[in-house]
Amino acid sequence: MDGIRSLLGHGNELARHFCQRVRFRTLVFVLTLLFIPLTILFILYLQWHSAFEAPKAEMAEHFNPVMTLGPERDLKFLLHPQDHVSRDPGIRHFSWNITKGMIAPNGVQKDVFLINNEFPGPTIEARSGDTLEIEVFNFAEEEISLHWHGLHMRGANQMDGPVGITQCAIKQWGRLTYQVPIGDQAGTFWYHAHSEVQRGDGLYGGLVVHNPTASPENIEYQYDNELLFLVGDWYHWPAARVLATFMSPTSTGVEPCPDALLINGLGYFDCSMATHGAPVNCSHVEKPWLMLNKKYRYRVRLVNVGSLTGFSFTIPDSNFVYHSILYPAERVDFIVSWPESVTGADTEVIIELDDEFFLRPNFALTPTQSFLLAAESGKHQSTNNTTEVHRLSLRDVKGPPLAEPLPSPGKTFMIYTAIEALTHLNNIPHGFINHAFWEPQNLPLVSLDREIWDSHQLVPWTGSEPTWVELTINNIDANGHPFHLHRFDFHVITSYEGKGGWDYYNPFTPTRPPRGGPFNLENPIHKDTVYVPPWGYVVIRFLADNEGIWALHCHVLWHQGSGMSMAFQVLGHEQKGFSDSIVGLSAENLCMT
Ligand SMILES: *[C@@H]1O[C@H](CO)[C@@H](O)[C@H](O)[C@H]1NC(C)=O
Ligand SMILES: *[C@@H]1O[C@H](CO)[C@@H](O)[C@H](O)[C@H]1NC(C)=O
Ligand SMILES: *[C@@H]1O[C@H](CO)[C@@H](O)[C@H](O)[C@H]1NC(C)=O
Ligand SMILES: *[C@@H]1O[C@H](CO)[C@@H](O)[C@H](O)[C@H]1NC(C)=O
Ligand SMILES: [Cu+2]
Repeated sequence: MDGIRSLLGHGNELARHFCQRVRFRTLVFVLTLLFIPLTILFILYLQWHSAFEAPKAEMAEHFNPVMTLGPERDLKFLLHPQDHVSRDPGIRHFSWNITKGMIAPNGVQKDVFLINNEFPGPTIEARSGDTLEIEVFNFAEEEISLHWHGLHMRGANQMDGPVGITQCAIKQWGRLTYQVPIGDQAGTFWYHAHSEVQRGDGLYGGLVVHNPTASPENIEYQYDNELLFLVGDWYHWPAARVLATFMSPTSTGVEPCPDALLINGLGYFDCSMATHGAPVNCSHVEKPWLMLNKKYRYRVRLVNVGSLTGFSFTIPDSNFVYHSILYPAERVDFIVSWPESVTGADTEVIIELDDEFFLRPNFALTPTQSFLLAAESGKHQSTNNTTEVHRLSLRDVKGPPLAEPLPSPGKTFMIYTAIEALTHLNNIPHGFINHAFWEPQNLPLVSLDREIWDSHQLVPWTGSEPTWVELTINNIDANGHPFHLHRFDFHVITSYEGKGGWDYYNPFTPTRPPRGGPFNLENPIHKDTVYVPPWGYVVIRFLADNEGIWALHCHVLWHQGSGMSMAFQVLGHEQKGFSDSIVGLSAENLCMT
């Protein structure tokens, strides 16, 4: 096929605002055929239902007197499964006014997207079987769109969100009602902008689908309450400016380092840490905190809503140790409880940003931060005692055993991905998948015949019949890429971190067995976002049965924004795509309004 090119890039010192990292990046770009499907991630989830939630008034009564901080610095997002698990499924209507406003989530002012004046946006809670009907009014001075991360959107490809693939952006003063069928799904999801890099300016929120099963999850897993944590890195600069810094020749492909981290839209920043190179309007705010009754057991739903970095999440005196890094867009649910001996003592929540992307940190950033978790003196007894400490590493997690081993794929695809700064692109770094870096065309692909798709559109077709697809994602870079496949939960049948050489896997040359060992076809984890390790690969399988054009992209915002994105066309017509279908026509309509 195509030749092999080698590029060398030496990391430079960047403006001091950024991580200064000397990265010796050897980019070997192998062009190969490639194709298709899917990916992404995500992980476990449970479901729930809560029987022992303390009424709010009672919680207030037990406020510890130490907590003189205003309630606005409370980072507790308590969920309400009891409002959903025993009601009938139906249409859940929301009306959202989207604006931008200058707020200071960590004391530093930033122009942030607000949904009905809130940041993060309102948490959507629903149950399996519901349909969400979300009427979006765009009062911001930018065009926007929203994506419902992790939902299957069966029969609703045109509501999936990615501008340039399934829709035109919603114009200023424009309006769009997203109809989002939840189907039989349940779990921890989120929603976020899928236009430009607006996710980095706060256009996101939580989306939790409670599971109304006959055997309630709160009994099966013995928890009393549910908490949502939307955690992520945070940049003080507008996301478009951060992307422009990344996509300049002087970055040599080194990602700008975040300035801070937020939990549920709140953070803490020491104003004296701000650097001259990156002045900010900063005022002191109290550290956010939360208070819990430590006699309860909590189901924690944790989402990485950040732009670049993975993190770990620890509550040191609890029975649970989350022992892994959660990458952007990944979610994990787990149970937190405490041994009887510590239920009266205050503790902390510790977030540690992974240093994969910053060998030399941004001087303004405190990568490990802890937040007070105060013990509420409640009178409720825990439903049980737990003394064992559970450790979880996402890389080792297996799924439930499958009834039968995964079927062999009907279609096999392989891609290579890398950030590259090529001379013919003026040394501006781009996120490549095979030969292509993605850019949107004027109109979304679903509304266009394939013959007028341009060369930035890498969109293999899985065929006219449902079939099992196997996709190998080879990562040429020295850092990982968390890939998300829209619409599908895929089985991760292998994951391998390379040693820095030619450790890739090519399914088309079966004489070389995969270096990462045999595939797990018995109990692979099932998710919608998967971390593709440095110099390594993952292989995923999914059943391509839901028609539409479904994006596959790195969830690092700067990689996605610089082109590390493609899609799969599932079903539809080989030449016309979906241009003649309801999906295509409805996308076309939106573009004309
Ligand atoms: C959205 O804005 C419109 C027009 O300003 C207003 O009438 C409506 O009450 C707002 N809705 C919400 C939920 O704030
Ligand atoms: C700080 O606020 C002032 C007044 O609103 C504004 O003119 C200036 O641009 C802001 N500076 C930064 C770095 O945001
Ligand atoms: C919990 O542990 C305490 C102390 O170890 C014990 O006395 C109590 O019976 C236990 N309760 C339950 C429900 O197991
Ligand atoms: C506590 O856990 C044990 C072991 O899992 C179980 O046998 C017992 O029924 C539980 N007790 C309560 C009160 O739920
Ligand atoms: Cu990436």
